[in-house]
Amino acid sequence: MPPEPSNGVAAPVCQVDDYFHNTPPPKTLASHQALVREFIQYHLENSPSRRIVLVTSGGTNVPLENQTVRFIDNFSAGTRGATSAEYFLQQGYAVIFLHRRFSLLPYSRHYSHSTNCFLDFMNESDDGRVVVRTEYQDEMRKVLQQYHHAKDNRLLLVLPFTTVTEYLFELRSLTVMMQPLGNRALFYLAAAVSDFFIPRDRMEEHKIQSREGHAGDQGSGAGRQLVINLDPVPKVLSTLVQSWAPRGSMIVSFKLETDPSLLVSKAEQALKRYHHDLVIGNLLMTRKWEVVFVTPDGGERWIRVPKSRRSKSISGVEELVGKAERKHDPEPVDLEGGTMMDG
Ligand code: 9Z3
Repeated sequence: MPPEPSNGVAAPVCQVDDYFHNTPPPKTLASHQALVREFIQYHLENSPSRRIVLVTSGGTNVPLENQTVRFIDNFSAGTRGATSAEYFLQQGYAVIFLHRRFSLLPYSRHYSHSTNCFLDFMNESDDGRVVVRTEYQDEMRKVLQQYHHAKDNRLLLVLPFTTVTEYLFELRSLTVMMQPLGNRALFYLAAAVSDFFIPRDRMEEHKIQSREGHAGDQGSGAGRQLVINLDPVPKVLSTLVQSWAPRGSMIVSFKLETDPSLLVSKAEQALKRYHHDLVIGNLLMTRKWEVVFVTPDGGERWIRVPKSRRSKSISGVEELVGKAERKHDPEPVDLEGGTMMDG
């Protein structure tokens, strides 16, 4: 994510405005907006009490050239987002899944990026039909039923992004479009967003050439080094909370660290800075089996997958849904025993 200002305040709104003013919108934006408008309208008309969550998932990338050959990428397979989306669907939410193109998707994730090739799940029967192997039947039937339920009830809208620019434009637009949902909107920002980018006016049009010597090249190759000058990506979370998102909606961001001693304090800092509802903290090395929920009232709650289930990844969404319901409903929901982890 973008670097934070050293004085501890959020990026001024004008930086965010300038960014959107000076950056051309992605070509896909209008068609995605039409899909989202239709999706939200459908649920407002057909199931007015349904909650809708925007899940962001996967890493953004930063192109080095306008006609992009090279780019700087951000870590994230999309496991957290895709798994969490399945749990939100299971809890009755409709899901707008804004994800990095070709990263993991809800339901298909069980097969697409598996260590098995997807063809390994299949066999040819005696009469020549392609069938799912016996040992995968039960699991695949379950996943297929859930997938069909989501599809048949128009509960899942899948939208891809690639670059950080696409992500930010989509995020702003979708968030604003969710305003009519009021407190039935939830934002679950699990995407790993680039810290730095090259502004459009400094971007090379064509592939950067490696053989063009630079002044000072003494034949050592030093003159062929590529020095990249990146600007900070404006932090949009504050603007999202203050102006884009509907009042009463729940906003959850993720904090990724590698140094365990920083995780909770950075999460607390983010809550103080952006005034949203929850930061889910995770460490790169342990993200598959433990997360910490940090809340504005000083709460710090660790959720861990028991050792016996650690081959599986976690979402923690059931815990979160409990929190969302406590926020929206007058009656507090008893969470004890309700913690759910997944793979
Ligand atoms: C996360 O921390 C996600 O949980 C992961 C998920 C990216 C670690 P995978 O997709 O990984 O399961 O492989 N996302 C947020 C990352 C981020 O950019 N957070 C910002 C920060 O750390 C705060 S919004 O500064």
